Amino acid sequence: MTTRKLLGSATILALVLLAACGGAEKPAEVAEKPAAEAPAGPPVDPATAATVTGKVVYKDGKPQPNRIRMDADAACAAMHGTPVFSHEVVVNDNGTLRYVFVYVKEGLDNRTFPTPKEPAVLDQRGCLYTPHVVGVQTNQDVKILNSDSTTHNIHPVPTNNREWNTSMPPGAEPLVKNFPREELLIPVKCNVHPWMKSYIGVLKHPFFAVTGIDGTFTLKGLPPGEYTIAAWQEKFGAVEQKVTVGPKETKTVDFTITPKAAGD
Ligand SMILES: [Cu+2]
Repeated sequence: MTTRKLLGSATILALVLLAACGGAEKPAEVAEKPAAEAPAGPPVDPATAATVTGKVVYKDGKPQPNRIRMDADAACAAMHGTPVFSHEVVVNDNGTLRYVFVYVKEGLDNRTFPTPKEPAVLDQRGCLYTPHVVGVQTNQDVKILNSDSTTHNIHPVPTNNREWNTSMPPGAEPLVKNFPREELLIPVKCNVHPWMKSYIGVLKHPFFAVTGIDGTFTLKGLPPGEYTIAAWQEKFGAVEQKVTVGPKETKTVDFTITPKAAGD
């Protein structure tokens, strides 16, 4: 054995002994330290905060919605007295799109924002996910419920966070999860019911919204500045616009989603 190898073995032995004697207390140098980052930006001043609002218009009429057949699970089918339609493309009566995730994509630089204490809620109800699209901040809890009298198996399929899936029988305790890294957006499926689909958007900041029955969104509390706003739709992809807001200003940014332009 060479001297170097001997030294190596001695070092390993010493480390093993150290680890064995260390007990619960971590040596100071191993304490978890945040990675070196640029200093955090200034907090948002509510007195100068600005707003970006608008709507997402669909440019191609009102497509026939796809009907969901729940026959594979009689319990699901029995929960609905009327036909159920897919939430993939929902055009509102005013020609806007529902379930579009609108968010600040660029412009906040190195500002940091506290993690909300309140969880976001994702319910399994009527063998559908409610809401269909939900936004959270990194590390914010997502409370997952099963309100149904049948078993669901919730299964997010992230690319930048850890994948998991959990079976939730009727009456199951709420499941509380979070996603530590930004990701736009995480598809969620149910391993039991192939038609069940939802999306979770995970951002480091609170400036996001999901369009509802009027197709509008509002991003409040923005520090004055120049931003790229993105509007993401699960089938048509994302469109972006730049906007500059001054102190206390409200600017309107309307998006138009055209299936052809979006590659449909
Ligand atoms: Cu299910």
